[in-house]
Amino acid sequence: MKIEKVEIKRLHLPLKEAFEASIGQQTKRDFLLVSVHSEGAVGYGESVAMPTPFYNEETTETVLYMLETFLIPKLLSGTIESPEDVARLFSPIRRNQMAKSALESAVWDLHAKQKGISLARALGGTRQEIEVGVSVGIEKSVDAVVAKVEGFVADGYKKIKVKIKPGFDIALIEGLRKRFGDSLPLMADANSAYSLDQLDLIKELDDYNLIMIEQPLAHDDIVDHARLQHQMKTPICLDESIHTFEDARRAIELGSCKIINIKVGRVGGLTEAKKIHDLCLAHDVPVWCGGMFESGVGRAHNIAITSLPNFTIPGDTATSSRYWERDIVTPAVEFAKPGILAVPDGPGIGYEINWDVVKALQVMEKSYSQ
Ligand code: OSB
Ligand code: MG
Repeated sequence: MKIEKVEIKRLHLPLKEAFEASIGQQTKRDFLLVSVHSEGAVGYGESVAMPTPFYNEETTETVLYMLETFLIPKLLSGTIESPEDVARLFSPIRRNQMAKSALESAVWDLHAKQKGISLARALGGTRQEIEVGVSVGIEKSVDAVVAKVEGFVADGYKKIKVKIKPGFDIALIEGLRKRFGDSLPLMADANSAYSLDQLDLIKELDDYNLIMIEQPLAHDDIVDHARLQHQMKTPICLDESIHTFEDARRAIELGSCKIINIKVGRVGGLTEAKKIHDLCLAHDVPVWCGGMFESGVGRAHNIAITSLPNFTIPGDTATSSRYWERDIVTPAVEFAKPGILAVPDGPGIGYEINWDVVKALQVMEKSYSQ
């Protein structure tokens, strides 16, 4: 496979409403749509980095810089036999996982299209349908979150994840349990807002039958998380701390978590995501697919990876309409049944790009060839 041309379009996609977490508030996506071309076929990927370095160190601008300066030249000048070779080609470049993933996941789509199979099948996926949950931001009051959750439960979402932060935690979970009972599949995501100094407070969360607590401690920690997990019956799930297969191996070995959130962008692409999936399967650690407010392109990659067997917990890949007035793919990502997305069986990601929408959102466009 020889990549002849790469195109980047920078898009501004407004969220229907602001989303708040302990790491700050988002009102729009500012992201890159990447196309890779070979022998008449085109594969698509997206950069999931935020405009600001508050989730991880990457930003839309650093991704653009890394793509232009290092990653695209490497891809255009190298020869690859399969998408797995892209990760190998990029391996001398340290970190910058989201930049790598934008390009690597596009090559996976291209590869599947050239073979005439779905991306899910190319990855070894086995499911035709996936169950999905939804991530719910911090609001002005507990009642406001309860009202939001009310709607998502009615929509049929299979898991409710609420964002928590110090001062907006126990009362929130208590309020949700009071309103929806103990059987609501509920979890909390702290985005690293706590430290072991707040151990007693975190331990209080153990009384609410949560499916898991996601990334309570530092974004770069696996040692304190292990100490915490050993004192909690609620599973700890790692998000921010896991960037590679090796990170996952060490976290499992230390007992830092019982569940891992796999985000394709955070781990540098689909090849690494699949490797982490396989490792977790071998260690009886269930995984689920996290989200980064993806457009339909990233959503399609998430759906494809979620079709692998160890994605046994509903992920954050909600429908397009959760965040977007109009998505950049057609058809939009919609439920096949309440809380269930069909895994597309058409070639590649299985969605077409809606170029009218892309044109309306586009603020920059560049093309690179040898
Ligand atoms: O921590 O999972 C997270 C969004 C941006 C950055 C980090 C996270 C999130 C979400 C929303 O929780 C996930 C989504 O709905 O796409
Ligand atoms: Mg998270």
